[in-house]
Amino acid sequence: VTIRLEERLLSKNARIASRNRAWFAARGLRAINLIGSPGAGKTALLEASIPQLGADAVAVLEGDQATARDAERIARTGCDVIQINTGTGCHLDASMVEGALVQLTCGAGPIFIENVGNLVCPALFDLGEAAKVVVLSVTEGDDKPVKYPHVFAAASLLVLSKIDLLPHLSFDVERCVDHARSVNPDLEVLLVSARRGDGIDAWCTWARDAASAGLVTEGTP
Ligand SMILES: Nc1nc2c(ncn2[C@@H]2O[C@H](COP(=O)(O)OP(=O)(O)OP(=O)(O)O)[C@@H](O)[C@H]2O)c(=O)[nH]1
Ligand SMILES: [Mg+2]
Repeated sequence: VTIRLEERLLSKNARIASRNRAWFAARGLRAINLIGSPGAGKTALLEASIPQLGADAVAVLEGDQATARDAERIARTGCDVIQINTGTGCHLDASMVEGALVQLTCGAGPIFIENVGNLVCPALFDLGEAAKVVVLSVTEGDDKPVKYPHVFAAASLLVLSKIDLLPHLSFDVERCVDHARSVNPDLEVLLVSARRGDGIDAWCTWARDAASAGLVTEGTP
């Protein structure tokens, strides 16, 4: 019974996600779904890159259980942002995104969807994005890709964040990338520090390409 209910839930979600994808496509837009643990540095990555991408081009949907704190941070960059609060929910689903799209104004994109801080549940829910990006900070440990494989399997890109902290940690970047590619051989990897600015140029280039090229991951893994 549990499995059938989950299947029904996910197939309903997939239908709405297809509608979202069509909504984006009709406007020449593509969305990027940012997934990572609480505090991985998702909002900091956006704050560091929006000035370079152009606040007029970009729009952000912010998913959090509670508060508009991240939306307030993003609004300070000058770009359009909509906060979605999930209450007890641990992930965004396609209908929440669909509800927010009607309020959205943006330029050429990309549209970023910052998911609720969680390395597990968001991996299952297609929102209609062109690509999923997993943000993993170096303080979380280099074994996370094998312990939480689903999100790494579903993602197109791994952003390894907070690399300015590497000198203080025993995090092995090569081991982490090997673990991630054992789960997903095609996974691209970028090393960034939102604080120092390392890798932000490369991330902006990746995001622009993903927002304009054929990088569409259909459905759930
Ligand atoms: N040293 C360092 N700290 C960072 C960096 N990026 C983010 N942080 C810090 O990490 C903490 C969490 O950053 P956020 O950007 O709020 O993380 P988040 O993933 O958006 O968090 P949630 O939305 O709550 O899931 C903050 O205290 C940031 O200042 C970085 O590149 N280097
Ligand atoms: Mg955030």
